[in-house]
Amino acid sequence: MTDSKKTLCPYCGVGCGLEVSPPAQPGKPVNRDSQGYPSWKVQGDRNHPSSQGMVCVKGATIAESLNKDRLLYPMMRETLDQPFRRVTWDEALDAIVNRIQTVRYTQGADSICMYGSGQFQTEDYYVAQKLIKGCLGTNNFDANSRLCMSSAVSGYIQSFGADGPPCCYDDLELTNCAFLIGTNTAECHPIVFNRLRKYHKKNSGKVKMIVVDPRRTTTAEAADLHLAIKPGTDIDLMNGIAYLLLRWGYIDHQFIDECTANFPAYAEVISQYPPDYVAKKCGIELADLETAARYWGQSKSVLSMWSMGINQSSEGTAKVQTINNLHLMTGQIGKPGAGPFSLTGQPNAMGGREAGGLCHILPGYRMVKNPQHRAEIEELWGLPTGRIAAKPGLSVWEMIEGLETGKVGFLWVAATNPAVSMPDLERTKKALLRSPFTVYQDAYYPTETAAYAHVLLPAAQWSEKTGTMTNSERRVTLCSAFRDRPGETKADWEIFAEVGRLLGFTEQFKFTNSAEVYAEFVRLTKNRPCDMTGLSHEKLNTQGPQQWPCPADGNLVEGAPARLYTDNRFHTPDGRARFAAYHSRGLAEPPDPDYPFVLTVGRLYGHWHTQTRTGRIEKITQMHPHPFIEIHPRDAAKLSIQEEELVEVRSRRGFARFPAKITKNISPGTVFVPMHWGALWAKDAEANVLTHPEACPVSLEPELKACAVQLAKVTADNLSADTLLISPKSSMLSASPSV
Ligand SMILES: Nc1nc2c(c(=O)[nH]1)N[C@H]1C(S)=C(S)[C@@H](COP(=O)(O)OP(=O)(O)OC[C@H]3O[C@@H](n4cnc5c(=O)[nH]c(N)nc54)[C@H](O)[C@@H]3O)O[C@H]1N2
Ligand SMILES: Nc1nc2c(c(=O)[nH]1)N[C@H]1C(S)=C(S)[C@@H](COP(=O)(O)OP(=O)(O)OC[C@H]3O[C@@H](n4cnc5c(=O)[nH]c(N)nc54)[C@H](O)[C@@H]3O)O[C@H]1N2
Ligand code: SF4
Ligand SMILES: [Mo]
Repeated sequence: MTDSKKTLCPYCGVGCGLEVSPPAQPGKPVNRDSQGYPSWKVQGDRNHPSSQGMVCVKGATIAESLNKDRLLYPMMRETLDQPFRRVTWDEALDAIVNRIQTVRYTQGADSICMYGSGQFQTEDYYVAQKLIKGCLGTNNFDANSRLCMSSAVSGYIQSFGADGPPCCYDDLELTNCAFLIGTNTAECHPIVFNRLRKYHKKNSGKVKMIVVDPRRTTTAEAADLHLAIKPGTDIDLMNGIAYLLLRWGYIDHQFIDECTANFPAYAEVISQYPPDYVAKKCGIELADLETAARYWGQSKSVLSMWSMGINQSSEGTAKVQTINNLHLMTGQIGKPGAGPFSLTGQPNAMGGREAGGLCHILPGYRMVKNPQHRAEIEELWGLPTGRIAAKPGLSVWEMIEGLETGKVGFLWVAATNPAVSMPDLERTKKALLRSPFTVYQDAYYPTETAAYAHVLLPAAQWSEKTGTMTNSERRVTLCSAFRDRPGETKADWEIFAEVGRLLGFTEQFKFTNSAEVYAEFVRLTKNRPCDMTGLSHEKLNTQGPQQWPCPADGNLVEGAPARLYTDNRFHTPDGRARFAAYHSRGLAEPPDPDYPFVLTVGRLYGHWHTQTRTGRIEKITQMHPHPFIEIHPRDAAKLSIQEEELVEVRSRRGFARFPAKITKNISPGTVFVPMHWGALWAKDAEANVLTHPEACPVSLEPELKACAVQLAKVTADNLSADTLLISPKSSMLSASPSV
């Protein structure tokens, strides 16, 4: 086979189209990666409407990570202090099924939990929902989107009556003002940023770009206006902008009157945010606040984009609704170049939302709490009435608490690495150690979480399984398998279906391929906001990526509206969008004399999360060789810290050490650490040992973006940046994970 294949980049939610070609081409030497494995060539797919041929370094190098350090066979052990032994799939699945049955009948179905991931394909998500929520009758399925997009989900639902980003990427080149808040788009959504930056440059002066971020990121550097607010003051800032818009008369009265509800309560709240108060609270210049409000008010269209600087907050839902408020008061939604646009983190967090992949939702943008929604799904799944539990399941942090109390008897973790990415990591790890039975299903070995597993299941990953993913602009792309599966790996959905059949649900899991899974899933979206009944693997294969809504009777290629709410009707009972009146509450753990700095944790351009793939790509490890902490020169001077010297960072929960990177790009009083180095990659440099689990009461998303810390220079002279680094291969690969 020498033909190239079209697929989607499996890293971030931008969802760039890729074209991959086989390692062997006639008349050419076989293309090989740095370890000598034959390697597929990757380039951007020029015909993919979202990315138009562009890719960033992660997409471009993905093929190099596909063979290295894979988990190839099921493995098992009785207790966590034993080494793993290789077992057959039959043995592993028998152990899992026996354990599920025991827990079901002794502790009840609500003691069974699954923690999944926005890196599942939609088919994986869907089959998992059917197994856990449908057949087993517990809503204890949560995903790492709880740490990521759940505030956006609840913010959209509260404001507009349904989830779903209303905009599309073409809006990047149609807007008069881009308002980027809590997003380092240049590093984390690079191709979205490339499109925006190109257009912004070309229309210099005419098109404005505002960036709101406590750090002067690469994104902020490209902006006309950078508002380096104090962490956690976003609501103050936006209420302050709203105050000025109202005072200066830049509001859309007709839209407010005809299409919204609750404006008076909101107007009352924003009247308490005069500019001098807001500028002081946010730590910015009054003139800059006024400029931001002027850009908002005078632009024909405004496109807001946000990501984790907004969502990962103890008031995440309120922050998202506060963004939505600005759009509602100015009528900036449902038209070209305008709207609130959450930039999705993971490649298929959107598909997860569609398939009901969080503990409070069901497939087809349905809610667990809605009796009619439950009944519809029960009927479609051929299950008795009342099988789907009426109350939402455990969120992932509640699962951790459930392990602590002994409530959780069975934990199944797939496609996420919680022993790095969860908040309050020492507590998380202690809870994982108490788990009576943990199944961990991943593509790589070792990862940090493998050390906490009783059973390891080898997953086939992107390139080895066929399924769909939806990107931030609601565009669905089929990712076809193009490589052989290594070892005994299986697709996630196949594993879930097999367990379902072994549990006796043979009718429910008759699927023989992922196209059948998808066909069943799209039937459940009929007449829902995310209607995809017009889609199938075959159509996506022949007609290319498609946006939803895409009903069966719609015209596939031109019919899908690029934007939601173009008719100004929302998914609420009266069709009106809701203003939300929120005062700012600030950080859950503000700095104090004992812990005087705010620590914020985020991402770097080249690395992906816990490095299971990017840590194995030379080009990327050279780009980001080791962890670090960004400190303002003034703070560094106060603590006598020099560049590259080790800094010990303590919070109320733990400590870590990082070499100092002294830079004016961070505000005084704030420090920044990247999230990418877990225990397998560096010693004592785990950011999440420091963070806390206080979460937004509505979205249950933890405030991973801010906690209070103290800093001290490490005086021992035998410690340097290099002594921090570990090679996971040398430390773990031959040995079994130990605890
Ligand atoms: N290179 C790379 N790209 C990725 C990923 C990756 O691992 N690596 N992961 C993907 C995923 S899953 C996600 S969720 C996205 C995340 O994408 P982003 O959210 O853009 O990335 P982060 O670096 O987590 O955080 C963004 C910014 O929030 C700022 N911030 C912190 N506190 C506040 C605050 O109180 N207010 C405001 N306004 N800003 C604040 C930080 O300084 C930081 O620059 O990236 C996706 N893309
Ligand atoms: N302090 C702090 N903490 C954070 C964040 C932050 O900004 N600050 N961000 C949070 C956010 S937004 C996110 S999304 C999380 C991310 O955190 P994680 O989800 O823990 O990070 P990943 O490294 O992406 O883990 C994905 C795992 O899935 C495996 N995998 C890949 N493909 C497949 C597949 O097809 N099947 C299976 N079974 N496995 C597969 C990979 O090998 C990897 O081990 O971290 C969260 N934690
Ligand atoms: S921008 Fe995101 S989707 Fe596009 S190539 Fe980079 S990581 Fe992949
Ligand atoms: Mo994320």
